[in-house]
Amino acid sequence: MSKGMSRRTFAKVAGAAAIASTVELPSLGCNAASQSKAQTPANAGRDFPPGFIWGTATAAYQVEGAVKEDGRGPSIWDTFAHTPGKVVDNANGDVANDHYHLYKSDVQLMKSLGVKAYRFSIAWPRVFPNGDGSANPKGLDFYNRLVDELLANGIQPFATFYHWDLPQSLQDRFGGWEGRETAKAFGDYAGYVASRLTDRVKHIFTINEFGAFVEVGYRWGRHAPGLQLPVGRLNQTRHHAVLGHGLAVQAIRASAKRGTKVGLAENITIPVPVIETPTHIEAAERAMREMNAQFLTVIQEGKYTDWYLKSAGADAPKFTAEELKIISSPLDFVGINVYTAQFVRPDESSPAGYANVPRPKSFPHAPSPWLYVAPDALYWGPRHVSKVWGAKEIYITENGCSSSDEPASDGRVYDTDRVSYLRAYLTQLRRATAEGVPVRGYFLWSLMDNFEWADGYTNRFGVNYVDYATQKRTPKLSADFYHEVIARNALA
Ligand code: GBH
Repeated sequence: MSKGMSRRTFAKVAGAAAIASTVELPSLGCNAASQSKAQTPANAGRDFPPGFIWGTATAAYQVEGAVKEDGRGPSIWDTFAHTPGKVVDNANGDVANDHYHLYKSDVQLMKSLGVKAYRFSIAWPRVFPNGDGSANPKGLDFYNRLVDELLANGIQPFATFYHWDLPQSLQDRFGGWEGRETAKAFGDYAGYVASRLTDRVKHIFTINEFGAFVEVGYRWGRHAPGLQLPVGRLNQTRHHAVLGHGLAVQAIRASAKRGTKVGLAENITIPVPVIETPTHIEAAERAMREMNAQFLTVIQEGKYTDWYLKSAGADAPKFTAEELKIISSPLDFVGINVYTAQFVRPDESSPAGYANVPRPKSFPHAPSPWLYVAPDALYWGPRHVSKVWGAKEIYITENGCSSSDEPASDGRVYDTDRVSYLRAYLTQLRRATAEGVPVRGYFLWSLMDNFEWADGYTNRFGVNYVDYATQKRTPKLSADFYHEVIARNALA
């Protein structure tokens, strides 16, 4: 019970909430009319700031299909997925959710969910089939049609310019992100797209998850392009990825219409203090800078941390002061993808001042083995970004989870585990917004089940179930939950 609330008031409010929820609980249809008012007692202490942007997200290769249509060139993911043994069941994104053709009905799906914004990604090889050289206007037209359809339905488009589908030609000619040429080509592509879409698209994310596509693609080899580079070359690849981001920010600023906002979407490693004491919190803040040294830290600070450079030694990336300036071009907002956390504690004996706390074997996770359930990440993630770097505008660009998602005999998916996950995480996000952390919006991953990279179609993240044989989308119980959260602008 919170301080300053008498037992009697508490009982009253709790009672009202209970009654309100019996009255308001929607039927299981996705479109169940919500009766919520802006500030019913049920929302007390559970509401988000007015105008909070509730959205949902997908990425091109995961949903579009139509890989050979309208002049699209091949990407490293086409190559990787068509290499036997790389993806579970040897699945690929040739058809995926056929969103390229079904985008209009998918926009209706978003509308019935009630989202105010949609975060999608643009397939670079649709726009520049070879990555550089001449553009393919037919490829960009798809995004023109999608953006128009979204706006006609009152949904704001938020576009990601790189969600891992690198044109294969850049991999062949320059070693992909290992080559500085790819960073340059990315800047040029970003400027081109910005000049054509920003009359309608007001929010751009340059790159999705440096910390994933570089590490998993070039270090572990489990994602495209499937390489396991030695550490020196890996550090250079990391450097070119953030350089590509910086060049893109500059190109977008140079060619976009006024009022366009630019940021990125990074899956920062989120250090969570085990105990919320000032010393643990300080240790977590130090950890935040070090754990993200090669990506968000250098982007925010314009320099690599001393500890990173020192520990990399001769394998440190080669860079110039001019490049650091480009990399740290000022951003309008910071987007973070939040799934899991790393617990830390103070450790004076370590040069960085913190130590990772190992995870016990029993730590619960979603069906995706990496997805340890740690709701606190959605409080500490944005809080660190605002406290450590003073970010003025933050978006949660992804959050969600996989679930076994087996349809019941009535055809619906009762994903109470996902509802529980989302509610727990959103409760922590609400704690952050209530404390004034400037989070402006939240994008649930994902609108619908889709091609989950190396897991193929075996791990489902959607709030809409996809039957891939028929392309039928069916709202899960979590879609009803999210619909109600949006309608109330509050936890539900
Ligand atoms: C996000 O990555 C992606 O942006 C999105 O495309 C994806 O669908 C979504 O999450 C759900 O996964 O194979 O053991 O090396 C989240 C961060 C980075 C987590 C890559 C999984 C691969 C683990 N991901 N990582 S492993």
